[in-house]
Amino acid sequence: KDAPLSSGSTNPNARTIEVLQSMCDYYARTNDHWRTTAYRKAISTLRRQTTKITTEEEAYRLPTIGPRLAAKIEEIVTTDRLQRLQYAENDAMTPVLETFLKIYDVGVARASKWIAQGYRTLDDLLARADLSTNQRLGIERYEDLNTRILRAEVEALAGYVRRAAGQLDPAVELLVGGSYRRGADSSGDIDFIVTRKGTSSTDDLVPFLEELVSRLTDEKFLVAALAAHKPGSGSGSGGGSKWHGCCVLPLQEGRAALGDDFKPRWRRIDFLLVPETEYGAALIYFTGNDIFNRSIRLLASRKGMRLNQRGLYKEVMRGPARVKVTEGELVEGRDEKRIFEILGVKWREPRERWC
Ligand code: DCP
Ligand code: MG
Ligand code: MN
Repeated sequence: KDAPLSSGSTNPNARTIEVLQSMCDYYARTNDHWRTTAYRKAISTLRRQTTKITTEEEAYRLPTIGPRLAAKIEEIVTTDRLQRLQYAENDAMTPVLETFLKIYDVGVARASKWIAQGYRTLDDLLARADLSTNQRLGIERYEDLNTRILRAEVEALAGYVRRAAGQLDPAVELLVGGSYRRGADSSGDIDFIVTRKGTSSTDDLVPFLEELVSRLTDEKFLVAALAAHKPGSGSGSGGGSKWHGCCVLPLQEGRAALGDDFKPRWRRIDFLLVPETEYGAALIYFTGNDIFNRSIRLLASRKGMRLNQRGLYKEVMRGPARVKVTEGELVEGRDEKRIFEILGVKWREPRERWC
């Protein structure tokens, strides 16, 4: 039978050719001329076949197809894919994944999904992807939000907030926790721990936070509010005990603190309301780092206690499947050092808590 020079889906080797072509394109992109040529020859040989080539032996019998390519042809036919191509595609996507992962509020699952949907750049996402408000802001302010905040700027931002707070309620105390409290040269965001003597519930501080946020927003110091998505932990449903958003240090303050090169940038800012009775536990939590927190919590549970951001508890009753039955009795909440003492751990300065 005299078969035409078939191509596309009518060719019995169409799928094999398609996969080999992707591999060939990859080698062309990486300037591997030798392999690019070998793949081109093999592809043109396969195009001329009138039957499906299914085994390594059959493939190797054909002209221009060497042992390695023959093995790959069998791999494609039996698995419908080529491992080497998957690795190459993963490599090619690594920079895209890294770019997407630096968008505020984007994790591996979300970033991978976008890649699978064909998005390759931030502009692709802005133009065509279905974005949450937070994600859109994270992309629009991508550069600012990925620029580290120097200690001097953290201090200037804190000074600005403290001045406003002091005018609303001089009894309120604001402390910058997170990486700043651990002594970092630069931070990813600013974490304010807000408290006032005599408070025993975050509710006591909510009106203050609302006033502060509204004032700083009017002054255009706060430029965006971010939605908290874990129910119960954020503004709104969390009773307003936290606030996440963005701020900008005004040009004048910035120049005074950082010199004439200062460029105003959007910065991530968090406010965390903490009653005095929970202050010590909250300090531990919001000082971190996250690994340190995990290890000190594990240590507490090994001693039959439980540490969270509200306090250190003992005698946690657990039912079947280790489900908590009671909160346990509060042992200590207000004093950071006491919590270390009761746990029997040597006091660690915040700057020694990098893990
Ligand atoms: N934290 C935690 N576990 C998390 C997130 C946060 O224990 N999954 C605690 C420890 C952190 C603190 O909250 O130190 C503040 O969180 P940040 O995300 O602001 O982290 P850092 O301030 O430590 O670092 P960065 O400079 O990136 O803001
Ligand atoms: Mg932080
Ligand atoms: Mn933070």
